[in-house]
Amino acid sequence: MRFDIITLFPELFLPFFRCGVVGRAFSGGLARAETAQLRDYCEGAHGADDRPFGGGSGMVLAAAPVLAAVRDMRKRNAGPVIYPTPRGEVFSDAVARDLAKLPGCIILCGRYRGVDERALEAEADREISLGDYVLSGGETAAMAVMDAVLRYVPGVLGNPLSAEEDSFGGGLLDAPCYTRPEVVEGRAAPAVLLSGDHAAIREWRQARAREMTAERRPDLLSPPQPPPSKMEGG
Ligand code: 6GU
Repeated sequence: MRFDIITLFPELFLPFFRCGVVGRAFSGGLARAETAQLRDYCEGAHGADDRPFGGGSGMVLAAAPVLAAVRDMRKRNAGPVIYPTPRGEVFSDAVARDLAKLPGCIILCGRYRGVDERALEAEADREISLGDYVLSGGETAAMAVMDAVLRYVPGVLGNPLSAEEDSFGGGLLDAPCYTRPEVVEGRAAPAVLLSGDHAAIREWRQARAREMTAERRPDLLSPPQPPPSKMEGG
């Protein structure tokens, strides 16, 4: 899978590309990522950003460099252009799995107040939000999306069952986990985990996962309800 990222801050991605599961995906050749500096697509006197028409605080990323950068990336990346923004479709495990099936994607990272809408109309294929809060740029969102997506690229997790065992793979939050020592400040690890009884351990984990989900995210246990019909009630 190939990621091309358009950003004013390519250096933010360097440690992310090198470390952990994501780092191994890239060093092992299972995925590749390149960053493009948006400023390199500015021509003449105009910069990457300008003041918003109609006034107000902050700056807006100008359409021309964004369009030029996206179109340059499209020459090498056949995937969709994703724009991280709080107004997008909310990112989820299902979206991550969906994106992992693609040969690649181009991620356009906004800064300041956002990107000139006309560039988005012309070239953004999908808008994704991490949730109901504002990040100061799309870069950290792009990293979250790449991390979640790469976990579903075959071969990235050593054990293909790992993705399923983690929270959401099975539709539930994960059971709590423990390691040595057996007792920490008077708190003992659950005895069943030390029993060697694999069926009992599996059962315990499933029960804890269901409990944890019921307590913290009951919405995950009940399938989405249809909106109330206007004909009913009132
Ligand atoms: Cl995806 N981008 C930005 N800039 N802010 C966000 C977000 C994304 N998701 C939540 N807030």
